[in-house]
Amino acid sequence: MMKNGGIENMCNQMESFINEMQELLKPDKTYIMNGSQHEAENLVDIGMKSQFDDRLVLRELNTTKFPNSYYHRSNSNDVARTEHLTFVCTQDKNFAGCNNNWMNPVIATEKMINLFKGSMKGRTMYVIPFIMGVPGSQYSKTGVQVTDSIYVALSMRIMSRVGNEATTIIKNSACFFRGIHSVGDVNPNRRFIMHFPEKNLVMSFGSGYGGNALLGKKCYSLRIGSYMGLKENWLAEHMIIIGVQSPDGNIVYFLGAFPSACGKTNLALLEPIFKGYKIFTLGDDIAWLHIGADGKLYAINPETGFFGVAPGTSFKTNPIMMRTLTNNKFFPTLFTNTAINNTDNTPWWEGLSDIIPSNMTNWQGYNYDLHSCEPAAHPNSRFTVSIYNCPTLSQEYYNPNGVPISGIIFGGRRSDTIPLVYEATNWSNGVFLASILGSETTAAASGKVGCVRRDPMAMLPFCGYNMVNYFQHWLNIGKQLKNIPKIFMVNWFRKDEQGNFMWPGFRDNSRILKWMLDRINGKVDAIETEIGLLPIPNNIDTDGLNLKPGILHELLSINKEAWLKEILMIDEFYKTFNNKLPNELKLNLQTLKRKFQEK
Ligand code: OXD
Ligand code: MN
Repeated sequence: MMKNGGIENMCNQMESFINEMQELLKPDKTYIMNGSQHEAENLVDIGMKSQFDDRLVLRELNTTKFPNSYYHRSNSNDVARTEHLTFVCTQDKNFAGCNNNWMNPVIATEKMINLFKGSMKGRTMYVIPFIMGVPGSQYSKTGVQVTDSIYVALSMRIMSRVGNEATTIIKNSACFFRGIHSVGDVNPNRRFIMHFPEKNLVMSFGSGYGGNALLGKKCYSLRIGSYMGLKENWLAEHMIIIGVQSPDGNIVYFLGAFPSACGKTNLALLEPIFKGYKIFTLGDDIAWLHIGADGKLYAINPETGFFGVAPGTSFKTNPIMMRTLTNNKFFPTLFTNTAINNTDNTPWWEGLSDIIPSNMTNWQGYNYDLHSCEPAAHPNSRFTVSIYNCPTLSQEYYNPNGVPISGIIFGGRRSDTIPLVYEATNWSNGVFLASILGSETTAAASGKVGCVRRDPMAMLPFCGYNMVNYFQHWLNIGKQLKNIPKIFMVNWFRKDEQGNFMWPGFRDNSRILKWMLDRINGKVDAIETEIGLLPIPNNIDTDGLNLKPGILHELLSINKEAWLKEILMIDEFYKTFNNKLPNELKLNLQTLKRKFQEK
């Protein structure tokens, strides 16, 4: 039986997709989401009454401290993206590149159809029509995802524009993204996230985790998005978007790309340290970039929410996010795999407070032993919260044309070698620097801690095609721009010989943004060095900052030995592309080598 949450005359293509899915998945019921407030209340209600995998899907949290907020605990085998089970299934294997797992699309389809057959028996199929981007914008895109998870359906409502408005657009359009998702039995041996860029289709089975299951996010907006960008001359990027306002009222827009555990979300919601400056938030994860009619680079955030890592978030580290999380009115906020403080029924995670509450349930549902070495919240526990709650949300977030970008920031976590900040000499040099972006692994990710992992443009897990062609695409976009944004590299994480961070980070990072503004506005010069343009130390505003003498010079220094080692590592990394890299990048590397040899 099909229950329609709204629109009566649905488009034929959407209707036939739903019919096809009913045929394949055999749900007991079908519900087409309309996006209404009543629908959200209803879904929350059902979630609080239903069990999946022996757990309640949702539990209400303290209504005063965290209004309209719900707790979800996942299967302990399903707590993060599973890159080894994520595939790009293009006709040509080379097209997907060595940065992606590849499977023949015919074999992949057959495999997935077998998993999906009848997987929604006894369940409801939620049909989620969604828009990524502002409705009516030339840059927005539509899709339809089916899922058997209420948690996923509710999360999609937070992260994208779900409902009748999307259905109406889809009704009048020839093509839309199709996403097929079922949590199945959450068995990691039967878990696959298959992308079919040529068909504008993703099939995801066996996981309810955000990056695997909210198909509008990483799957569509980045992997399929980057493919569409290649075909249609734009870029889908793993980037924050912020506007930095100076005391004269002028706002300059920046993009920022950082691999995980580098403070990306903190930068997106930063409170500057200086009076008169303000940062406006437009996005914390994904940016779609287009060349405007004026030759400038414009950015939109296709999403409507934050799917943020909870541990480390606090009133000290990210007060704006804490206000976002406690300021909820319209959209339900979800907390996943945090611990629960039983004294007041609030979510808790490592770093939220200095004092660890004494009566807690850990993320797996057991009493938390205060003497345990294990964290109470999962290191990748998350909140899913509407961007409309964010007190620093920019008015320009709603601009269908996006915002013009003046600066692009790339950053990684590096205890040595990489200076606090430097600037690329031009677009091609910036693409080179972004292509060699590296970050040290932290305990939050599996594998060895402290090794430098290269993550070009922070897009390695998300580029839906061969990275070699992606670099060329970046270079080509630059050639079409009339107004080229400046490209900056940052490293907030340099350590001294005792292993202490040399830069305070957090709000003090606004000092570096201020220097970038000055560079963009042509107010200050920079020093030409082997690696790019470095600040004249006096041009970094350190007023009120208690840095020990010499530290800023150290943070901005270039150590020849360390860079020679770095160059060897870059050489090794570049070899993994089998000599297919664009010449421009190879030339940049040669120039870097030559400059150090001449030194
Ligand atoms: C994310 C990620 O969840 O980058 O945003 O993994
Ligand atoms: Mn991300």
